[in-house]
Amino acid sequence: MTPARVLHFIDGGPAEAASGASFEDRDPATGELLAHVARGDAADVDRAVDAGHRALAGAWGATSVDERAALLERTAALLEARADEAALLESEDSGKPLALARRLDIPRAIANLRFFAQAVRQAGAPCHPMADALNYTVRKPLGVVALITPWNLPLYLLTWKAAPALAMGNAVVAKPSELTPRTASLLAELLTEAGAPSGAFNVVHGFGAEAGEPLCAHAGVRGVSFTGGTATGARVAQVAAPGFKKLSLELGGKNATLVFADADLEAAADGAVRAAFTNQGQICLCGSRVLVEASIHDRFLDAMVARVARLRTGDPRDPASDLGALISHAHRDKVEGYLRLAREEGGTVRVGGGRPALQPPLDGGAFLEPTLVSGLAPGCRTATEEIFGPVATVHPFTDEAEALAMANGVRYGLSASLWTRDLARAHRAAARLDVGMVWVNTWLHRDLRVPFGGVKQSGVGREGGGWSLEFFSEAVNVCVHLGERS
Ligand code: TXE
Repeated sequence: MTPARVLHFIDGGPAEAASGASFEDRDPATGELLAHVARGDAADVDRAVDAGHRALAGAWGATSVDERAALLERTAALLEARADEAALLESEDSGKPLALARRLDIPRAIANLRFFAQAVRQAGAPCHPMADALNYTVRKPLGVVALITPWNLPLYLLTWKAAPALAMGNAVVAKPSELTPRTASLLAELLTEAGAPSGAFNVVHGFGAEAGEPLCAHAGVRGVSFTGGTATGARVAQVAAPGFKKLSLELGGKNATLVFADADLEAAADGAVRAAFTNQGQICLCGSRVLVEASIHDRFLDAMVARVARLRTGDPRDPASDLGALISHAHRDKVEGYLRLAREEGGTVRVGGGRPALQPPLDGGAFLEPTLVSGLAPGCRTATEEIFGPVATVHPFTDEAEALAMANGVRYGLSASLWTRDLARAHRAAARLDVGMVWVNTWLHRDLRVPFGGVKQSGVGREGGGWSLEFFSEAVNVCVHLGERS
């Protein structure tokens, strides 16, 4: 296959990098060169932000809520018509199973576009009447907003931010991950085909330090929505804060799956395996620490091991593959470093731990078997640092208090999944977990209306439903005096 050329998308059309530079996009499963991608820098960011401001001053700024909602709906329909192509781009860029991209990534991207079209149509605004005056609140777009997205769920997360940002009338400059650039360009193309005015949605490709940072720092950007690693999030906050920009940070996690002895253990074992290994364990919500009541620990661990041993790691294009490649060789090196650390810290690899033997062209791919480690102290590095790969640790606890202390004993606080048949315990524990999201007897069961986000080092702010519409707008109160002297 001849590598594609992926350009920025600025002011309604594809644009070369001002510097003329490009970088390579490769398939981590095969090493195949997929595309030469425009390598953005501050000059490209300037052009994109300027285009956004022109759009706001012109046709885009004059659109109604209904027109913007209809634009998102048309874009959703266009994406649906090209869903297979989008899923393939996502699978090739990231190494994830094509079946997963078809089942999860692309349908969710379509759902995001449709959901926020509906949400904005139905959004009202508060009114606070006084005896002699009427207050009403209007929501105005922030202006030009920066959307910085990661590689694990590229189009899913970009649409999660772009749909509400556009619905509220902002102009967008998106900086997708350099590892998964192609579906962002596809989205720009589809929005334009659906009728988005020039400059409403721009994409600048490139690396974090060269393109992401100038975008976060740009004086013309009024809001930054970032999803990515915690260390990067701290840098984004540092760069954006002096400009008093609105900031939403969705960062890492080290989420616990808590399994009590009274749970439906078959369902819990299925759930714990799904939570640990979906998307090769590269979802911020993945349950990478499985905390199991001591009385059932050994039995439950065996049940998980049996399930994990049945998972197939291999060709992302093969519908029988449960896991594909990790995002890159560098990332696999990091994950394998944690497997070495786990052994040094006294852990036992119960299943997995190696690279699968695959035939060319997959033999050099960034594959790693799904791995369960037991026997580690719950406070050790392997059990408390974000690995973001197909590795989960399993630990026993003696009672609810210890389970909660272990679950809360990390610097992250994104989500938890809790398995029990005891209703009172479910509510009690949910209230005591220091996280932004708790699932009871399920995992990653999503309703797009609910708040999404973390506490502690998992982030700041909430997105989802009305929270997203609120983030991507400024509330302005208008107080109208009713004519009586006050
Ligand atoms: O993400 P980065 P990386 C975690 C996971 C992973 C680690 C690092 O633990 O191992 O983060 O992954 C852009 N200014 N998550 O390095 O760097 C970057 O170009 C502005 C969790 O791939 O955080 C990309 O577009 N932007 C996570 C985006 O930030 C910068 C998903 C995310 O990249 C920048 C991914 C800078 N200085 C990784 N530096 C989740 N929460 O889902 C980088 N970027």
